[in-house]
Amino acid sequence: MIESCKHESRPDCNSIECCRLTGDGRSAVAVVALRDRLQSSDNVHRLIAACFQSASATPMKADQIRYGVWTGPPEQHKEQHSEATHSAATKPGGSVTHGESVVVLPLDRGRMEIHCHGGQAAVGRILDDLAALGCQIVSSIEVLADEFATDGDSSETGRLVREALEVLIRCPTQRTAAIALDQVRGGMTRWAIDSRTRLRSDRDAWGEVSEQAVAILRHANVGLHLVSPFDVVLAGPPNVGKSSLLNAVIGYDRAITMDQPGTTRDVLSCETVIDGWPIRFRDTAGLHEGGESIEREGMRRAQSAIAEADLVVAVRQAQDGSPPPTSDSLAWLESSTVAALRPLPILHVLNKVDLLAGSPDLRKQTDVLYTVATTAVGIPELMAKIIARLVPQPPSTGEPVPLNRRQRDCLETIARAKNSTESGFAEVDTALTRLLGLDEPV
Ligand SMILES: Nc1nc2c(ncn2[C@@H]2O[C@H](COP(=O)(O)OP(=O)(O)OP(=O)(O)O)[C@@H](O)[C@H]2O)c(=O)[nH]1
Ligand SMILES: [Mg+2]
Repeated sequence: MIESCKHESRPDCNSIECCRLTGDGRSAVAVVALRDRLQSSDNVHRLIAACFQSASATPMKADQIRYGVWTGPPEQHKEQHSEATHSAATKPGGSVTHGESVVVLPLDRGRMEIHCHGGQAAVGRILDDLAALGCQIVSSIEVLADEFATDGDSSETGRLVREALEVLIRCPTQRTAAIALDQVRGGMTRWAIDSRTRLRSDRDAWGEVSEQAVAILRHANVGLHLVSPFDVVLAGPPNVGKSSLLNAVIGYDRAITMDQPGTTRDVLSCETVIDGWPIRFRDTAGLHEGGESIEREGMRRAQSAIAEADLVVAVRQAQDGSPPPTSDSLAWLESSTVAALRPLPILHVLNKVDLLAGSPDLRKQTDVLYTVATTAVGIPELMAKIIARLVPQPPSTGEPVPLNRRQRDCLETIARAKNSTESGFAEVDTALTRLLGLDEPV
C-alpha cells in the first residue's frame, strides 16, 4: 500500500537544477539528478514530496533509497504548464494506482537522484514535470564536473575535466570508460599543471616537457577511439574467405558467404567489442582486375574503406608452394591509388590453410597469420593480433591520455618543440596554457 506524502503547496524550485545523469541512449535504468544551488535539502524534499508517492510513510534519510511512484506535480501546476499528460490515476480512496515506478535516493547537500525506467519516455516525463515546477534543466556535464571538482580546484582544471566527462558518458565499454575516468580524475590535468608550474620556475625544462608530450602522444590513437570504434577493413581478392572471417570473428553470420567470387558487392559494417575495445569491422568486395560495372563500384567502395581504415586485414588464400606473403602477391593493394596516400596499416592473413597439402615452411613465417575461417582455426590469434596492432601499448592507470583532436594538437605543438634549435619555452608554455583552456576568456 502506497502512502501519500503529497504537499499541496507548490514548492519553490527556482534554485533547483536537474539533468539526466545517464547517457542519452536507451538503457535499463536512467538516473535523473536534482540539486539545490543553495544546498538546501528541505527545498529538494519539498519538491519530491509534491511529485512522488513513497511506498513508506517514514521520513526520508540521506543515502537511503525509497521506492514509490512518480505522480508528477499537483494537477493545478500541470494544467498551467504542461504537455505532461501522464497524471497518475487515483482511486476513490486517494491511493495511487499507477504512475512511473521509481526509486528515489536522497543525498547530502541538497542533492537527490531519481532512478527510473531507462526509456526516453520515463526520463522525459520526469524532466518535463520538474521543468513545469520551475526547476532548471542543465547539462549533466555541469553537474558531474562539480561532483568531480576537488577542494582547491580552479578554472585550471575545468576544461580538461569537462572534455573527459563528455567522453566518459559516451564510452561504450568498461575498459574505455576507465581511461576516460582516469582523465576526469586528473590524469592529463595534473601533467599539464605540473609541467606549466615547473616550466615557469625553470625555463630550461621545456625540452623535457616536450619529450613527455611525445610519450603521451603514443596514446592519442586510443584516446580518439574511446567513443568511436576502431575501423578494421577486411580486403583482398574475391572468394578468399573475407566474409567468412568476419563471421568467425564476430560470432554470427552477418555476411553472406558463397563459393563463388563476387558474393560481397557493397561495404558491410558491423560493430563489436574485442578485449574491451570497440571495433567496427567492414567487409568489402573482392579486389580484382576488370569486372562488370556493379563490381567495379563495389571495388571503388572497398578502396575508400581501405583508405580510411585504422587497420586493413589483407586476406589471401593459402596456396601450396610458397607464395611470397607480404610483397608481390599484395600488388592488388599496393598498386591501388589509396596505398599511395599513406603507408597502409596492414595485417596479413592467409586463409583456407586446411586446403594445403602441407607447406610447413610457410607456417613458420611470423608476419602472417594462418586461418581456417570455416572452423575458426586461428581466429583467437587473429583477434589478439588485431588488438595488438590497434592498441600496442594500452595506457596504464592514471596516465595522461589525449581524448580529442584539440588536446592532441596542443600536445603535438609541445612535442614539435623538441626539434627546436632555439629555446622552445614560449612555444611549450603557450601550448600548455591552451591545453588547460586558460587562454579562453573566463
Ligand atoms: N576450405 C575452406 N573454405 C573456406 C574457408 N573460408 C571460407 N571458405 C569458403 O570459401 C568460399 C568463399 O568464402 P567467402 O567468405 O564468401 O569469400 P569472400 O572473400 O568474402 O568472397 P567475395 O565476397 O566474393 O569477395 C565459401 O564457400 C566459404 O565457405 C576456409 O578457411 N577453408
Ligand atoms: Mg565476401
